[in-house]
Amino acid sequence: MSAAIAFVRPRAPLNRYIRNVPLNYVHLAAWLRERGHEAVILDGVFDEITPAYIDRVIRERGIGVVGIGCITCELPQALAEAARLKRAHPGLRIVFGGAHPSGDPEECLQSGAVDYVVRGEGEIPLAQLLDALREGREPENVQGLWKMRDGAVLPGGAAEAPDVAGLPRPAYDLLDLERYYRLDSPWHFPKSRRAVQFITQRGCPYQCSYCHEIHTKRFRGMPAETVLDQMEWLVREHGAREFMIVDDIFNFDLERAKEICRGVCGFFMIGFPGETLEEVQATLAFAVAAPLDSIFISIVAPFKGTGLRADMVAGSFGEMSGEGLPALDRLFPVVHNPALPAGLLMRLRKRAYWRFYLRPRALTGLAARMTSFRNARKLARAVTRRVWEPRVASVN
Ligand code: B12
Repeated sequence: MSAAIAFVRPRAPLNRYIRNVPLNYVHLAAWLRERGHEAVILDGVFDEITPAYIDRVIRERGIGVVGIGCITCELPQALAEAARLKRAHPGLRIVFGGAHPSGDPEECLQSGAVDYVVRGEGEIPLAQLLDALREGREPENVQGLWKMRDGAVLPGGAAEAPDVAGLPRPAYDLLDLERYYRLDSPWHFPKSRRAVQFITQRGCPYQCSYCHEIHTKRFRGMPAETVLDQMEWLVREHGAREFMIVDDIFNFDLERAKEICRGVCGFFMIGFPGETLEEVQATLAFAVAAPLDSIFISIVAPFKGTGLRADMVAGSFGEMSGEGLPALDRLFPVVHNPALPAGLLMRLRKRAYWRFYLRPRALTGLAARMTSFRNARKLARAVTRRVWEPRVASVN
């Protein structure tokens, strides 16, 4: 049978208040995709995701499995949708997961509409379930997978938790993030319209009596560089401007949390073709005034494989030609813009660095990071490089 999976978020009254990126589905879909399984996400927060639409996708995409995650207040709608799907698509397998099913797998299975329940983190058991179905066999002894056998619940224990350092980038690309940016959720108060939910760790060792155990009682934080890489990707590829971190306990590993905070966001670029001096000055004024501990100002460079380079080679920006391009290996500014000769850009950048690093906030930030001689030397070198960068040849 087909093991292509559709994740469905049924429309629940809750969705009037909480209209967020379905993090559970983007995490699961990324994991499955890496293992050769096709996944789609059908999110009931959008009006067009009606039962008829879901039915059409199931038929047209040859979906064999529907996955539904829910918290307790979404359970009635989740079960009703599962029952409807079972009636409409005989042979379709339904698997439940998430906070409520993890807390009470029996209840979901006994409803008669659910074939499997994953208790805990879904990545490993769900992939094993889909592997088995794709090979035309029933899954056996999958840790964390509960199912019915001969009218009785066959328990599966708790899922094996994946190594968070090895989690792929969540499949935000399966969603139309532009539409999520436009959703107005009364629960969220981001500063930017382009804010996105994001998670940097799983599990929490504390024993708060009201809390769940879905993600084990072990703190598992993604390495800071992985978090920063994912954030940068979301900013670059998906236009995110703000992250709503919904971790259980972001700051459990304080060093990791600080490393993430230090690594965020102060990257600026100047020197685009067509950019005016006033625009460059506005960018630099913003960089200098922003409440950041560290900034990095790049001068635009047309690297191979970029649209910018293709446009330049095609002559879209006037006389710039191939000759300047080899200079890229030496990190020289090469974008030709008569209004912004390279020398001027370098001077403006140097001045902005001076202004930035002489602010009391930046100085205290730097001092706080000099926790060892090695660190102090590294930081001093980095700042010196920025404010006293060597003169470089200009190609325009
Ligand atoms: C962020 C968050 C919120 C945010 C945003 C909501 C959202 N859905 O993103 C806000 C702050 C708005 C919120 C609100 C509420 N929340 Co809340 N929230 C969370 C939190 C911290 C993270 C959810 C998340 O995105 N996790 C990241 C993803 C990757 O993990 P996941 O969803 O668990 O998915 C994994 C597994 O569960 C499983 N899985 C999930 N779905 C599926 C589906 C299938 C098919 C499979 C196989 C597996 C699977 O695999 C996934 C990957 O490993 C969780 C706690 C937590 N750490 O999970 C509580 C949590 C979900 N919230 C909870 C609650 C109770 C609420 C509120 C009801 C609180 C309240 N009293 O008002 C409200 C709901 C409001 C309302 N009107 O009803 C409870 C749910 C418990 C329950 N049984 O219902 C949780 C578990 C916290 C707790 N106390 O234990 N919440």
